[in-house]
Amino acid sequence: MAPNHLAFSFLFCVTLQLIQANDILTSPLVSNWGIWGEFQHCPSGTKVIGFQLKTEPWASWDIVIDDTCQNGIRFYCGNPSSTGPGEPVDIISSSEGNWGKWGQIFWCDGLGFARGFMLRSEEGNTAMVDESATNNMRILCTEGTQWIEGDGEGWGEWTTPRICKGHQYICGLQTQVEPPQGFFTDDTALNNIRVECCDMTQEDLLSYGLINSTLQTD
Ligand SMILES: [Ca+2]
Ligand SMILES: [Ca+2]
Repeated sequence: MAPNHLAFSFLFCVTLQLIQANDILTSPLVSNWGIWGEFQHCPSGTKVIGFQLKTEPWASWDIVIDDTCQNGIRFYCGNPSSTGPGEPVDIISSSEGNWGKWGQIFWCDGLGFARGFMLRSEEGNTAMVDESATNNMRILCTEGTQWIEGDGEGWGEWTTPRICKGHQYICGLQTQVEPPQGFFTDDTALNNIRVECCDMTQEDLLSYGLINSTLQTD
């Protein structure tokens, strides 16, 4: 291949990747401990229609009274369409902490799907001996009850929402989880998340009434 053809091919591929790159939204870093897990993605075209939290309840007694509250998140991927919400087709979760148990599954209403989120988080630099970082989560759905709140804990404050653009939906998840710190050191488990925002297809935009179809008349 001639050098100029090679350069052109390279530029073409870079341009294509830039066009196809999805947006990534990161939760406000009010605490920032731990390691980012693997980014997991819903199957192509499917949207997040529900979520579930793994939580260590505050009231639980562990030997050193070291609570971690939120430990993990599952996103349920599905394909709501004019025929109904449909069944979830996959569950994505990235990495999770060692403590707690999975709670209730919360679903978007009707044909809704998730397009934003908000975490409830405890500051990372308080004088507290027992910190817990992320405590709870809300997702913003496109229909019905818009902010749907999980069954996490109540420490810390709700942080600034992170919302995909109007023509996008949540399609991926990455979690930052602090590994176990041992008996004498404070644990916090889940600290932050990143979500991926995918672009809707033309067909999606039409079916959700976000653009109008152009009627052909003679
Ligand atoms: Ca703790
Ligand atoms: Ca500990």
